[in-house]
Amino acid sequence: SSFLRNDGPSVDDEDANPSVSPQGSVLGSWGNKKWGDTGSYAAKKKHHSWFQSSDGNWELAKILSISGTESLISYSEGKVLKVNSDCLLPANPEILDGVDDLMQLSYLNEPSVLYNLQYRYDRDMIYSKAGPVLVAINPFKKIPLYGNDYIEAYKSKSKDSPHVYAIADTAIREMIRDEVNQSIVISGESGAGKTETAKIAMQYLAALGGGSGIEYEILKTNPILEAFGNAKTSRNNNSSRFGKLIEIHFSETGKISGAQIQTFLLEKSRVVQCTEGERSYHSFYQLCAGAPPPLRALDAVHVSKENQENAFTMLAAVLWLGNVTFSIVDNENHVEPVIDEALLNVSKLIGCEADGLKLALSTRKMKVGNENIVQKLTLSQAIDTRDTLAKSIYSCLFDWLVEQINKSLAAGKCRTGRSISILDIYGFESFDEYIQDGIDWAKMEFEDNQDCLNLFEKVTYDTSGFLEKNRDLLHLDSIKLLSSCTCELPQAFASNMLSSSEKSVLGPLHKSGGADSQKLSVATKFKGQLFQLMQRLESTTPHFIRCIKPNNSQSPGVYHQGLVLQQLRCCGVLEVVRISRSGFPTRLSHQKFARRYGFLLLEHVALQDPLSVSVAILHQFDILPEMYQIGYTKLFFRTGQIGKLEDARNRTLNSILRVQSCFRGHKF
Ligand code: AD9
Ligand code: MG
Repeated sequence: SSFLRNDGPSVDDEDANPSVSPQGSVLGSWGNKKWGDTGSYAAKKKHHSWFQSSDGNWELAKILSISGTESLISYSEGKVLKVNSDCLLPANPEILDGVDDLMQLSYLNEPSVLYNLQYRYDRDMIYSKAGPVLVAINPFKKIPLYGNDYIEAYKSKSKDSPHVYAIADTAIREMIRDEVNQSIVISGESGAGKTETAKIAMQYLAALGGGSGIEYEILKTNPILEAFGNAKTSRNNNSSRFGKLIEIHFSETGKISGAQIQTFLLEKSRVVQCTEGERSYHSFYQLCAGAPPPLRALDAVHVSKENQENAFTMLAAVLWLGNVTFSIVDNENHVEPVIDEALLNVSKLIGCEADGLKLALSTRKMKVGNENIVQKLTLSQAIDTRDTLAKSIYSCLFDWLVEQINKSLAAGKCRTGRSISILDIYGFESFDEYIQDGIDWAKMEFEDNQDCLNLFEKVTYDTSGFLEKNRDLLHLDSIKLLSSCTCELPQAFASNMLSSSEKSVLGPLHKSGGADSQKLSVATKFKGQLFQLMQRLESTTPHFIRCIKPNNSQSPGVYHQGLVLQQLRCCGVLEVVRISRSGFPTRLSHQKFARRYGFLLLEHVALQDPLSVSVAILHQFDILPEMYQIGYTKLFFRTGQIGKLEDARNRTLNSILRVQSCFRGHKF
């Protein structure tokens, strides 16, 4: 590590008082200042500072002397160097090493934050708070922080160090206390630990809200969904290739009464191809190895033996489809599938005639004018048709499984309407991977989504990846083939696809529209899902967990500063700390503020922009200027200020209600 505390400062060093913050007002420069900036740091002799070495890493140094703009520093076992004083950033006193909330740091610059997180990470304290956000650094090894003893300790509050359990505990308590639904939003790069974190949160909720037995069913959905929706990638050996929202329902007494799972666009392309060194979905390998426990776990969610058989049959059909080959049949390079074991097995497994399958894989019916014509397919078209069929069967199977799980988790359970949702969506795949066709469109989509996602605090997802990979749709010929099958599942899949194609305004399947309309229909589906998700989460009290991947090799004990820094910067965690620490913990957008309190205004400003409405409200209620800060998009308040406004709002609403009920009682 390059973080060498060769000679740490002592508490009596100048400026080492942990309660003094050197930054001054951060809010004045809100929006254009990186969190690494510290304003005017005046380097002084004996100061302990950070300086960036030539490899880009930050190192701890002691200032030996200062002349003009230059400082002479000593670092790393007595090395001495002359640097520009402007390049130095203040380091925190040693007593602050490893504080469990970054808010407690005197100096909140990048190296100090990186150092603090690494200090904890090196000691297996993988959880830290960044104000309201829990930061979780993936240990890539088993650490003894979980299980019943820990759950008990967090439940009884005998432990309060940062932990997923603490977040889950707060969620459950606030749900009961405030009678408001809660959500736990888990974000981070691929391999950062989102899915593991979601499971740890579920474990805690199950332990606290358990009793009826349904909690075990909920926990057992994890291995099933992972078998069908996770795969080995270069970033993560158990990468989720779908997004998941699990909503856990509670009774009035705080006991789990059921759950619902919503999944987001499974990466279908993995069914037919994956990059070297990666794998397809675990389920295929498990099937080949003879369906070990995760698949037989299907019993746990009450999928009948017959349906389990059906599901495995579909898996096998997809595998055999991959073995179907084609041969050229005329001098125009048209092809037909070779009638071999693969083709015959597929037709047997899905329950259709071999001839029907052969036709669906080698021709396409089209309407030209009033005439129906049959177009023969070339090799690449036929392969595309085969692959699309395989992908569609698999993704339908996945959706069907989720439906079965949801039936089982909802069956006969009463709902009081209280819930805790846990969101685990993979994302943050780099754009350059997708510099293929569709990238402009994907970027455009991304920007659209960004707006939408920005509504929901500083958590954003790079969605271009799964849009690009999921844009293909099945041709009507293949759907008709599936609907003619004697097996139950292909029929169900076909009718699902047909009904969703009818619902889709932009990309009806039977129009065999160009690539654009197909892309749009996936984008529309995705946007719709995202919108619903946002709506669902907006009415909840959110709790944020930000997972960090400390290295790209999935190795324990390796902490790459640059990689961690990039992740911290991209999610704006430190902005949150700064705002919280500067003493303005309550944040409201001008829109929200104006909507909530605007009607209390005595002077009519309804047609004005939200910012002006906000300012008018602040003035009318004589909120002291030191009690708030006005940002471009949001208002920031000191604790207690919103309470005053809420009181005024409630008083006004109550008097309106009284007046209304007077009128109602009066017979005109
Ligand atoms: V992806 O976007 O689905 O590709 P995730 O979900 O962010 O990704 P995941 O939870 O699957 O990552 O974590 C990756 C691996 O890190 C796991 O398989 C574990 O081996 C490891 N991991 C993550 N969190 C923990 C933990 N709290 N303790 C031990 C962990 N190992
Ligand atoms: Mg995952």
